[in-house]
Amino acid sequence: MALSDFQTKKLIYLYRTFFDTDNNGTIEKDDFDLLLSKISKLRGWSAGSSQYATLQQRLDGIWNELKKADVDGDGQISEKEWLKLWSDVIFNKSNGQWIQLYQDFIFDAQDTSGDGNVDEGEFSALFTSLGVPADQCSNAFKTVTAGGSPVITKDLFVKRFQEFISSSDVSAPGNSIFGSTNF
Ligand SMILES: [Ca+2]
Ligand SMILES: [Ca+2]
Ligand SMILES: [Ca+2]
Repeated sequence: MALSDFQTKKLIYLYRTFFDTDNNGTIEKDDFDLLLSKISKLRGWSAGSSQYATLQQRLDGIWNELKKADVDGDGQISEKEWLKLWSDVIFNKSNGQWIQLYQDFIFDAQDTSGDGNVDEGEFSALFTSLGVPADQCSNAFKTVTAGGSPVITKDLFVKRFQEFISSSDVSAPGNSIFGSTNF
């Protein structure tokens, strides 16, 4: 089995927008350090605060798992290595230990109020800080919630997240969980 073209497009979007945060064309440790600094800035957490330390620990944990996908050992995960990783995750159910960590990290990073739900403002704040256009975030939020709920619950988030990574259905609402409505 191979990833469909549509799955590949979504996963490349995820790679370029959410993982290669310094836009140098590959994923490496620096991207996680930049993510730490961006989110800490967004939340007003200074280096040395306990929240900063916890976030750093979580991001390092994700990187330490994800870097197993660096098959050629150059310290970077190329797009080719990234797609191979997802193929293993989706079709062989292997190498996916980091995904749960990442899923929880994104939800918690969005839920700045800490009430266990993500509203539209929270959804947009994180994603626009990563370069996703605001109007695109707004449309994506409506798609994810199917226009019917003012918030994304954790259950809904997990469902949509799983759709994003596994669905080849272009109309699946989960395609928008990372702020984009078109691929
Ligand atoms: Ca990078
Ligand atoms: Ca590599
Ligand atoms: Ca919230």
